[in-house]
Amino acid sequence: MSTHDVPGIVLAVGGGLAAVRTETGKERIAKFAGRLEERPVAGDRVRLFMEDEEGARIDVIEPRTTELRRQQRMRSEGERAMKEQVLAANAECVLIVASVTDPPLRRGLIDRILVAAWRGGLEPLLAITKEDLSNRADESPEAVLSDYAAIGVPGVLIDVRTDAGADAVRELIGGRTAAVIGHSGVGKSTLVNALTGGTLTIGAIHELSGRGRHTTTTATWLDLPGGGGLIDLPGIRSFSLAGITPHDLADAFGDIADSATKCRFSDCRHVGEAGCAVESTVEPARLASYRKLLEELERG
Ligand SMILES: Nc1nc2c(ncn2[C@@H]2O[C@H](COP(=O)(O)OP(=O)(O)OP(=O)(O)O)[C@@H](O)[C@H]2O)c(=O)[nH]1
Ligand SMILES: [Mg+2]
Ligand SMILES: [Zn+2]
Repeated sequence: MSTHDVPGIVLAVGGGLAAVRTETGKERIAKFAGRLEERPVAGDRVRLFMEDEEGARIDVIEPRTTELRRQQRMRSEGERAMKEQVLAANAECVLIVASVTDPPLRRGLIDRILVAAWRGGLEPLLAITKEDLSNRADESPEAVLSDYAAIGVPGVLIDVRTDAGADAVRELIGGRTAAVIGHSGVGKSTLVNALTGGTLTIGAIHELSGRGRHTTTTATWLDLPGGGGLIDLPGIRSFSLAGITPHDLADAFGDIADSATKCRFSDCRHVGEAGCAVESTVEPARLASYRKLLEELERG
């Protein structure tokens, strides 16, 4: 076997190393070649140089089909410098997980993740978990689902610990690859375990991911039986819109960007300006969602 250019997929990254699975199904811990321009992330397709029986080095990161990105404030730079952090590569959809309660459902977090999904070219899906706790919900989870369905985001309400719950989500994903994101404690890993048959914590990935502990600390790729995969992400507390311009926001709503080319003014923000084409053509629920986010952006 040639030891150059061995294709693989990144399962997890941590401490300057990556767990990579090669085409032949072997898991390796790999270093990063100095010339790599960016850090590999879970889901990346890479090419390895095999150093010996144990060691490997990532020489090439293949161009990504999608990136789920998040703005990150740079602590070191002092100023208000922002950096984009890539959370997951090559996923086709984002499964946004929110719980009915414990922790409480926050629409603001869902909305911000939606923007990131649309910007990155990923289809957002919504799973509301802990259906069994619905009697303690602040607002009806069915109402939340129908509001998001109105802006084109399909979703399900589930008790993650039941087979029916796992089946509903499996159908939503439909054999694709999904990045699983949401607040800590909403049930992402429980859901991922249910969907993957709990085939975790083996080999190289274990050393890096800390799976098995309660809280997920590293983005981790897992195969979905029957095709596709899941990228289980650590819980997020906040998801900043910082660095996103009103233009980026309109771009994220593809239908708004399309109609915007027909607005009378090229700098139209679609909030009631004369000759706005978006106002008259875009689905009212989506327009309302865009305007709410725009307001938030401009408030800073
Ligand atoms: N009642 C109820 N509890 C659930 C449900 N789904 C998950 N849980 C519980 O919620 C807790 C947190 O679940 P995890 O799967 O670890 O949550 P997570 O989203 O992966 O959390 P982080 O890794 O910290 O981001 C666990 O105690 C689960 O048993 C559900 O549908 N109903
Ligand atoms: Mg987890
Ligand atoms: Zn307009």
